[in-house]
Amino acid sequence: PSTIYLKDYRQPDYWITETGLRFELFEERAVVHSELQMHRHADSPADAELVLHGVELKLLSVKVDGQPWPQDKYSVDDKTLTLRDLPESFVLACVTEIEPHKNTSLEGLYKSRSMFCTQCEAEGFRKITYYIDRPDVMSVFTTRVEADKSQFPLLLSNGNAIERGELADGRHYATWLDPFKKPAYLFALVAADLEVVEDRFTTCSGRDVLLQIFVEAKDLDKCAHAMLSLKNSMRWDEETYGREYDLDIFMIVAVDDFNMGAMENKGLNIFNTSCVLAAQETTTDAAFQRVEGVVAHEYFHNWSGNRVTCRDWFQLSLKEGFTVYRDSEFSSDMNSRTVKRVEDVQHLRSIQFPEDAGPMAHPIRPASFIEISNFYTMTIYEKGNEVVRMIANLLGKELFRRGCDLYFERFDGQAVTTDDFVACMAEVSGRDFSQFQHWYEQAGTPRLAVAGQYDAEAQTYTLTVEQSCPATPGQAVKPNFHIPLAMALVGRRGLLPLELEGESHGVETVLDVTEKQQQFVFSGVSEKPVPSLLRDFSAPVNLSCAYSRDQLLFLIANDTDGFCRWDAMQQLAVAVISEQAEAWRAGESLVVDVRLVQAMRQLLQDESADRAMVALMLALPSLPYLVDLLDSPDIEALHHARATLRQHISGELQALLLDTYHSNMSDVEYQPSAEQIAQRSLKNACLAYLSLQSDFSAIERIQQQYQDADNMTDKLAALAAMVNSNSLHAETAKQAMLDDFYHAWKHEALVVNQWLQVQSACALPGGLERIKALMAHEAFDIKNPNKVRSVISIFCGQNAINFHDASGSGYEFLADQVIELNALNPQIASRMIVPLSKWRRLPAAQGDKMKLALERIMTSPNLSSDVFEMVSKALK
Ligand code: DPP
Ligand code: ZN
Repeated sequence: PSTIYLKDYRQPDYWITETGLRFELFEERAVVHSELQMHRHADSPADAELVLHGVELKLLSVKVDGQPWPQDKYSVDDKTLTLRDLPESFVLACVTEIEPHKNTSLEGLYKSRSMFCTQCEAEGFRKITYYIDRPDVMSVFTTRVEADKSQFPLLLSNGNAIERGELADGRHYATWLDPFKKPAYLFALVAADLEVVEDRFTTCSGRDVLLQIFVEAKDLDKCAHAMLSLKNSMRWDEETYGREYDLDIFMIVAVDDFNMGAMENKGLNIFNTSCVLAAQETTTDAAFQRVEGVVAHEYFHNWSGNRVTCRDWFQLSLKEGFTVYRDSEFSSDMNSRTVKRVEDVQHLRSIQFPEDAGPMAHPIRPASFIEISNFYTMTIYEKGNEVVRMIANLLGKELFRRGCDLYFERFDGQAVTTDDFVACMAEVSGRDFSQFQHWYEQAGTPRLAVAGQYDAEAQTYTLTVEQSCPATPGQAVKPNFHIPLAMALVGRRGLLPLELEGESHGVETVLDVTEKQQQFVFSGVSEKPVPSLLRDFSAPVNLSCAYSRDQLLFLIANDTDGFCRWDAMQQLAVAVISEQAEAWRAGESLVVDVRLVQAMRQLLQDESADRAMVALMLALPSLPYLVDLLDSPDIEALHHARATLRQHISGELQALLLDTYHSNMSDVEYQPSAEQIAQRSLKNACLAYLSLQSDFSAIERIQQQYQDADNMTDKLAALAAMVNSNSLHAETAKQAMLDDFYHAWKHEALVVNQWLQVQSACALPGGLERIKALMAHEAFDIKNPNKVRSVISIFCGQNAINFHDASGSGYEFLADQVIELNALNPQIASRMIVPLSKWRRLPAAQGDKMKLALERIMTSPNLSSDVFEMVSKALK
């Protein structure tokens, strides 16, 4: 496989201005007729060859302007069709044949169960027909779909339906015209037999839009939340960004077999069922919120992605980072802003930070890649979001909006770059973004080391800030970043006034950290404060400050910033777990620092606290997070330390946890509202702690909740508590509950996935045997990505104690799965390699075995470019 470089970008020799497609869909093949209106680039030589992409296609005919193109003027290989001696403008017509029913990669046109659907981003269109499959080639599409009418009553594509009719042999057709120019990656087609839920939306200019969600008949009652989320998103984008929807129809189709969460195809979004269906009985609160977020995300792409798209795939974060920023702001407006922020940071730190510290580290605008599918990463999405967030905060609400307006207006209908985006922000604000640009070009999580010094006599407080960034592949030394450091000084009676160089900054400010080392001297500081740093997580950096445990307690109790309070609790927990782990290794028993329990007690007693925040703060850092955080981690010691600490907390706070559990029971009608979600999350956090008690009443409590629950959040929390219980009383009850759950829900794939996830994550001994049994169960299907993620990815990514079993059996297992999936679905196979890629960070006893597993994958036959790139980087 070859590497593609950003520096090699140049415009194509030919443009496509109009694309006409006709699909003849049959049980075991599809015939695709294309008519492409093409023009040679004004700067290209007259003898420029036309190179079209095409993969796994059978070429039946090639014509230019209606005439068969002579055999000596074109050539075909397994990736391209090259034509020579072409006129300046012409119509290229190709007929190709493909086999959607055999397409297990779920890229291009494939069958998910009985329906035909497509996934073209990033480079899937080339598996449909020959095309210049790159995002800067934008064209108007007219698509005619033909299929059997009784099996496929529904025929959809992008844009508006302009014609429908009957054909011979019980077949029919529909023709769709999308008037907006788009790259091929936004193309979509669906042929299916589905039911529809409809609604309408009136845009800000008074246009009427038909909204449709297509699902299986049994799922008609699970669309209301997605529909409401869609309408909320449409309104929000008008109000927040002045962006109006532009077609007369907006469609969402739910499919079972899907590599991603969802796809923003123009006018015809295709969704993984897991990101669109939601109902009280079947869906957890977290999944409700995910549906809301993903519906919004895909809808927002209509402007940030579709109307203004990416020039090349190195610019992926242009649309993804920006759109994640937009959807996270939307979710913050719909729910609790602080909770959303903490959840996002938790996610970023536990997945993106390790990515940025490992062999796959890449800038949000990478300089090279082998397989673009490997770059749909946490870095492109979530770090990309953080970078846009920093820009938005630097500019402030009004200027950022002006920058966005300029960006959308100037580049409407064009394919552009992250530089174009930043240039708009610089233009409206007059700010210099040249140093800030390093965020786009440099990988790695910057480190900020901060130290504070109080001078009582002079009444000054000096913050010394030093930045650095670890080396990442291909980037040994890096210029300094521009890091916005939001901070405050917390005193006994609240935040202290900030005065810097004679200028007042209120009680909160943002320090521009731009040099290797900087000092900020605050004057008029009347008492020794505790600094509150990186407020609201103002930059995606690793900040270290040598807080004493008492200072952390002080911040937990007194800081006004939700993120900082949560973070102080995390730091305290990490410190306590680390010292417990050290003691466990040394065979000593160490008394748990009472301050951690004390902090939790205070939280539980605080009537005014946001319940969701209390729940988040009660949760100890996860084992995978600790493993990624610490150097050469002793996983077993950390696991024991963490488990013992949870047991200890459960015992110490039992009465209070029980009280809180009972006082957060509710008999009001279920709503996935922020308030109710907060209440349930706190109640279930208490349940989890209480379930660590091995008395019979703990089991009874779980069973009671399981029986009484009228919603999936509570039911699943009970199931998880039971599955994770190591009480003797749970032995028989556990299997009974698992069986009951399965039999109640075996016809609901998404609920069964949750049943699989709970078991795959269970940290009790014997994890791999349980996984193998689950994979032999009728509920498992290796061709369905949701099942693979629910079992294999959860086990290898979240069940650290079992995955890292000393025998190395977890690594062998994962290598086997990657090799099997490589042949079926390279994108999914490639994603699964991440846990093994961390081999260098683990002690040799484990690291060496992980490396062997990677080497075995590397030498297995027919490696896809996806898997090859990941494994070769991991081994480098
Ligand atoms: N469907 C994916 C997303 O929306 C890729 N564009 O992020
Ligand atoms: Zn996206």
